[in-house]
Amino acid sequence: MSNCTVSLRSPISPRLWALLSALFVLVLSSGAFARASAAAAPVLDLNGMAAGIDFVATFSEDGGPQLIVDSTALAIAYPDGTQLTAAKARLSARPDGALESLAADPGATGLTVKYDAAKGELTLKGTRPVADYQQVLRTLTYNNTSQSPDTTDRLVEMTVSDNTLTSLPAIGTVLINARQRRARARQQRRHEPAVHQRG
Ligand SMILES: [Ca+2]
Repeated sequence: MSNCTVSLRSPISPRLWALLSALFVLVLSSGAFARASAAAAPVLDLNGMAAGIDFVATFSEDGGPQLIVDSTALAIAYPDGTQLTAAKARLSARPDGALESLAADPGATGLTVKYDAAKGELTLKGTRPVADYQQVLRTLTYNNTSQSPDTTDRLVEMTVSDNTLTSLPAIGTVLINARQRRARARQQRRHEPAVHQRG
């Protein structure tokens, strides 16, 4: 064994010890504060267990309101909270203007559901359990009453929030299936030259 001795020639003075203790407490408490303030935002997942958080739906002209989320799998995860205060779904572009709209069924949750046609924005409001927001968002629909709808894909950006934290936006993409487009496609197929294959 090595012959090693350690000696403290000048023991820590009570004053230095008090200072070190104070510093130690400060470091500990600031760490706790950092942990407390790093509560994670809620996560809105439009497709549940499937990969990613987005969803794609197809609206058909004259088909009536079309669900634009997975109505059985949409999930909200919020491990750091039990209640939410708001949710938003915003139609980023509305080439058919006021003929396009978003809607959701509040059921018996007591949430206020309102669509602002000028902003293309559906809002859910109310301090309610996460499960209530999940229930109402599972009924989110897109409708377009135009008889010649623009066939550009629509993007609906959705978030949920509590007073301070807002989820990352989940995107619902709405493909537009217009009668005219379907008719054009049929016409095109009729005029396409037959393809002959050599055996
Ligand atoms: Ca998912």
